[in-house]
Amino acid sequence: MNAPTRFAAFVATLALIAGGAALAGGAIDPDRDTERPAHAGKDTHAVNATATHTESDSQHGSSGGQHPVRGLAIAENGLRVVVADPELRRGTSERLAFRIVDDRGATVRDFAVEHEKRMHLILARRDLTGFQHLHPRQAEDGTWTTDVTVDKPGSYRLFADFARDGESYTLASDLRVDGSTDLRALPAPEPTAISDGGYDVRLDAERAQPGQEAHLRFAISRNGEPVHTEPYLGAGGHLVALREGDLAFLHVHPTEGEHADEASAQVHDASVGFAATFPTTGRYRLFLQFKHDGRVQTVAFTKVVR
Ligand SMILES: [Cu+2]
Repeated sequence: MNAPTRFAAFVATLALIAGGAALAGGAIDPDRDTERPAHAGKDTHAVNATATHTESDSQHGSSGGQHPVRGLAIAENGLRVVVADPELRRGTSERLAFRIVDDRGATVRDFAVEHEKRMHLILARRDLTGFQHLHPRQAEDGTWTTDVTVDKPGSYRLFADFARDGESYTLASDLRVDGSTDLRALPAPEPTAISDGGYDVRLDAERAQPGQEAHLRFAISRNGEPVHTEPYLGAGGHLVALREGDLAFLHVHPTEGEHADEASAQVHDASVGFAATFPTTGRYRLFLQFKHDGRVQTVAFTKVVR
């Protein structure tokens, strides 16, 4: 497998940070959420990097002019992510540091709060396992740092997701974790999944077609009882979707929770809804995060778009 193909072990990330700033100013929780899928897949994972990339802005999305597919590049609109040391050791807590620099090489220090945070950091291994959603701290010089522990070796994609001057950015870079890589096949689509904390989640989704907005609704329960999620990052839930193949970061929209009254109404509903425009056919991994009993849960689904 040649390098481009290897690097193209795409993950598309539908980042869907539900919400809005309705609850900004609320809880400041250093959420650090890790998903370790229990699915023991096959050893090898031949990723067919054949996904077509129709990523024009005309691709619906109703995202207020935002590009529906992001996170494919290290630079975007003049900004670039620079990772201090992209080599990590596995199984131990490591300090991950990065900066956002402008086209003159100057470190950017001013960021807007988006979904209650000024920086969202998503990590995922190339086979769509090892998902982590972190909120780094910014140092005086503009460097963002966070402690991270990665258990499995291999190539990881890092996404720095932030807003600045009214623009949203998702800049991506690669991390290496040494050791022999044991890539897993993407799990087959299942309507239900169990979160890392033992919650049952059912995905009710209409048939998704490329370029058309699809609604995704996640019903959450525990021990057979519906669970009403608590606000997380200003909404009822947060969704990141990764496309198998190129690690694109897709734009996803919450279908409620964008206003305070809707957010509070949503808390009384035991489900969380999102709208996503899958740009191409292919397989996607959806990572839903929600909060209950003060803890953030992560659960993943495979979604096929044909
Ligand atoms: Cu975040």
